[in-house]
Amino acid sequence: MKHMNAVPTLIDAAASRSDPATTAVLETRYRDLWRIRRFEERTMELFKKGIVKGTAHSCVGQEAIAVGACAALAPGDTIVTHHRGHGHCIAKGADTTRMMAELLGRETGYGHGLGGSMHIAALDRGVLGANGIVGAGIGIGTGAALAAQVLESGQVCIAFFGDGAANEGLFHEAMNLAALWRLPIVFLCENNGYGLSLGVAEASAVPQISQRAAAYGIPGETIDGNDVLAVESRTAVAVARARAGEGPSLIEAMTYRWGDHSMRTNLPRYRPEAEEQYARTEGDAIRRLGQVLADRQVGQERLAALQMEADDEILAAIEVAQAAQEPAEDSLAAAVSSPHAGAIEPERGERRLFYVEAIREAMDQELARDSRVVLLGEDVGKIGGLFGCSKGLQERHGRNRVRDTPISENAIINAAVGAALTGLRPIVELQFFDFVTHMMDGIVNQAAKLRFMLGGAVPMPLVVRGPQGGGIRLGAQHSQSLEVWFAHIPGLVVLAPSDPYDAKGLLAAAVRDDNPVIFLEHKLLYVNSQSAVPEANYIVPIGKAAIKRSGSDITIVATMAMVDVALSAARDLAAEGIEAEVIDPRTLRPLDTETILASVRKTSRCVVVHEAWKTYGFGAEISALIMEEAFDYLDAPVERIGMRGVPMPYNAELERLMIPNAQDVIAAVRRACEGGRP
Ligand SMILES: Cc1ncc(C[n+]2csc(CCOP(=O)(O)OP(=O)(O)O)c2C)c(N)n1
Ligand SMILES: [Mg+2]
Repeated sequence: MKHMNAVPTLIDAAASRSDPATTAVLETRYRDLWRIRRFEERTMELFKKGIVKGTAHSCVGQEAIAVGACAALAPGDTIVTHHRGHGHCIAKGADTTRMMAELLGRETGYGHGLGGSMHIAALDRGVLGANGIVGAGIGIGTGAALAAQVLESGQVCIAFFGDGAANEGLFHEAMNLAALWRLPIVFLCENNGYGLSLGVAEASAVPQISQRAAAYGIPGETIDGNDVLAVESRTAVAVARARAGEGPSLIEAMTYRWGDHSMRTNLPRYRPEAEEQYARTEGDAIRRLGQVLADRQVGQERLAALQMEADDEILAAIEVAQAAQEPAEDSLAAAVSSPHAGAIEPERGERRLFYVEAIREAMDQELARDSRVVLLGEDVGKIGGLFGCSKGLQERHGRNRVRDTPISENAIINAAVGAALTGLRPIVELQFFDFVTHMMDGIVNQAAKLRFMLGGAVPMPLVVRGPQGGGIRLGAQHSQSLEVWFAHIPGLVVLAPSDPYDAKGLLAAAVRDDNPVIFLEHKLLYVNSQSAVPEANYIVPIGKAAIKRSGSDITIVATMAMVDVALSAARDLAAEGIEAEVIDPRTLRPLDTETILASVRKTSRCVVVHEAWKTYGFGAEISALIMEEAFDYLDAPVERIGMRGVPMPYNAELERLMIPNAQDVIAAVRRACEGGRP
């Protein structure tokens, strides 16, 4: 290829060339190249007519990588692809009719019309999904490889990504993680010379992406991505290495996209015309394989017939897809979340545990109960976590399932997503919830979206848990209460237990749930008090609030550490003759609105208290809910208590001032009881 520099080849060259393919096999490859090209060309036509909407990213010019790489895989192996992913899906066996139906937004599409071009997955063919987030597949593929390793399935994953994606932090984190754990994955970079308009030389400090493999101690090489046979044979070497347990490889396949970045873009020229011309003529993978076949005496007629077969398939796919139904509106809600398990609640018994012990026991029992459960996180293994939540779990369940991870939150969460997609049920521990900023894409764009975008049939069983909140003078980056970030997002479950009993039962529910669960612990609660916790495993149902104290004069809705604060205030208020009902929602999403509304309809007054900032907080949500659903029952405005709008200060006295206390609750209750309507 024209823009390909020589780089050291780290993969054993002698083993690289498989037996010369038979002519029949070459003909299959030739037809597959055409199937992809025709799919893309027809998609472009449909886009121009306004029939394919949104956008799509044509892979014309890059077909050889898809065909060659997927030919090196076994049917049970997996791939993760990206925005320019139609070719990979086709090469891995996805049904072109269902793919086309998805592009047309039809019910029969792979995502039932909810995902679109950038989110096609065919799980039955090992296609774990394309992605609209550049680089995400690198981490998701790492997770699929982790699942293959833990479950000993023998599967190998190829993660396809572009040269632009190689500059995402996730590339480096995932490469290191996969190398460290010797995961069965091939990182296959499709270097088409540009990330949107920016040339590789303007985006990468080293000329070839493959050079970066050396930094992670894995083989890396640059190959001609427009030679389908070279791609197949070189990928086969990397796949064999992965399958043998020797770990990942990085292959950089040089190629060129013929068209613009996407069908929608209409950019000013940013590539030299000669370069484009070369790619479309001498560089063309189809022309090159056609020449190989011609050298083997395959005539032009036969080549034309293979091309025609591809064309016929795609035309038929369009016809069937166009005749299919549009998705119905009622498919929307069902696609967002999987149903939750019901309660299993034995007698509470006499035994008392601290919150941290309850968390540990839930994880211990779930790890013992289900071999698909794994625990991943920083320092969770050898030392049992910074707060001791996983103490002893690595000894009991082994290093394979309780894994100390490098400090790579982005890779950990994306790997958890990939692992959840392929059979594991990961629990991810965040050392402090503040660090979730490094996980936001994995949580919000991947975990929360995949079920929906893939049409509602995909389980995403993963738990992200860890401590939040203030009270131990750790300052502004280790003390935040961030629950509303997650409670805002459809597709996530958000749990926030306030006592040991709920902590154990809700964590068991979280691990068994098929949705991504954000499980918030409060570091002040870990060892502040004990409560009765059954030894048997049990489930506190997701979406059910707890009435922690009954009362008839006012409802106090409190979360996490504020539940104890509210209960203490309620005891003092009782002395004044005010009986407060204290409700702990426990689940912030889905919220048990009925329990809250029933209480407010009874008491006619409500105070909401949480540690998180008041502005745009959970209290605003509850207040609005009551206004919408129970306004006529109110005798006073709903009061909200939360932290004032400053980051958590380090100074002990100032920190104490920031966090709502019982006096704040009492004052608000008095205001609500004294004021209001006659
Ligand atoms: C995280 C993220 N940043 C930016 C974008 C917008 N975007 C979509 S594709 C693309 C270029 C990606 O380049 P590359 O990885 O080389 O893939 P190519 O398009 O060349 O196939 C950009 C900037 C995005 N979708 N996600
Ligand atoms: Mg690119």
